Amino acid sequence: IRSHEFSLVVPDHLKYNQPHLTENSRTDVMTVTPWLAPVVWEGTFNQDVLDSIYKPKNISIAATVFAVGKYTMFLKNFLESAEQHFFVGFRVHMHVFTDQPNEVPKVKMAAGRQVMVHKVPSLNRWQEISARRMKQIQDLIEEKLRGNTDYIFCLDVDSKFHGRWGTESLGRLVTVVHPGYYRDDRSRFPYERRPQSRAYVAPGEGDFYYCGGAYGGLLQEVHQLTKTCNLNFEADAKDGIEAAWQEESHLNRYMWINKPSKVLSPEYLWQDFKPKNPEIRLLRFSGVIKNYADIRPN
Ligand code: UD2
Repeated sequence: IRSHEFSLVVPDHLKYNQPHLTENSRTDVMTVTPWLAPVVWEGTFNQDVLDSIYKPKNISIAATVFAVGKYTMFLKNFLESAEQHFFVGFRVHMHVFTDQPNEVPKVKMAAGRQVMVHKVPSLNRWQEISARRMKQIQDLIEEKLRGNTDYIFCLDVDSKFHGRWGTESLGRLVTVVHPGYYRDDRSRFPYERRPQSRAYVAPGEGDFYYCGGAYGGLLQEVHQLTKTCNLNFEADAKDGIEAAWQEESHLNRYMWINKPSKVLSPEYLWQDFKPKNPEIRLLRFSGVIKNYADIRPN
């Protein structure tokens, strides 16, 4: 592991508001998990402090996004809004995986940022398209990113940035709480419930329900995650079983055992069709409204 996760050095003479041990800027939400990982909400961090720690490290961040079939229509908004809000001022490589490279829009990128296009086969089942991403991310890390990338985030394309997503999200293993279930009892989480599946989560287990649409962390951690989830997905397939929510189910199983070092609040993946709850003070990234019947291959 490179040093980024360990040294938190600020420039000399950086001035910022004093933190008070007997005050908490957020009292309406959980800001630390039972295993002492921060839960990131607007109001819990100082972006100037964080940026000043990471800027001198000259970190490079990769993001992956898949646009297969009609999902290429989401690329323009995704990429343009990422330029506005995703790690602005940092080195970012956006890796676009698509079956139609010609459909990738040319988006003007700031210095140090670029889009890289990778051709992938067209698949007929949306479940496969979604789940196969894990293998392709694993391969990308092994073949292209090792040695030149520090952090990676894997994101759904049918979404858009609305607010800052930056250094506050960096961590060893990072996951986002799903906007649809965070107020629910764990018995209602849509985990895979068949014990035969390698994504199985037993009743009475599980911390939060996490999104398949956004996760990340240090390169080697995400490599381990995607490799493990893919192996489990493949082994399930051999047994003729597909988890309830494909790779999202496997991700949830993985995060139950391998606790994330940072948990991002649903500010980091909301859904446009949901009214904003009061605890969401800043909407950062959100899934756009889509008509599944029109855009999925089946
Ligand atoms: C949820 C998850 C998604 C995934 C899926 C289960 C969120 C917000 N979304 O979304 O990450 O875990 O459940 O499989 O947590 N894609 C294509 N072409 C297609 C179909 C899918 O490129 O024809 C890609 C695209 O990048 C898309 C992603 O796969 O963003 C996920 O598919 P989805 O958005 O249709 O799945 P959804 O909305 O059920």
